[in-house]
Amino acid sequence: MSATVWSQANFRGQRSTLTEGRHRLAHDVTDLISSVKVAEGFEAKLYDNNDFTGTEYLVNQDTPQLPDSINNKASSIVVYKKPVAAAAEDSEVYIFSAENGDNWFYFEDNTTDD
Ligand SMILES: [Ca+2]
Repeated sequence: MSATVWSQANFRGQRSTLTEGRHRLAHDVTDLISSVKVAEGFEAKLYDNNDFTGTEYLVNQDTPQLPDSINNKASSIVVYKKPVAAAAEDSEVYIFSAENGDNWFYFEDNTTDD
């Protein structure tokens, strides 16, 4: 499971696990989540309203106590894989070199005084 939610702080009380995806919390689950854990590589976004709107809160690490803005208020949750950094270490490396025919290029300085 990609995220786990609890009805009380410090990962206590009723518990439910959520897979990756968009979840609307039914009447028996809404407005009572107080702590959240996310699996390695995942984040969860909590919303006050049940249609993924309203006050939102990003959980990107285990959170034993949600802040007042969202505590006991979450009504929908999106669980997703963390975005991968654009310059990931294993991405392809391009060699910039004049010897390869690459040319320097220049940006115009348009910060002139009027
Ligand atoms: Ca709510």
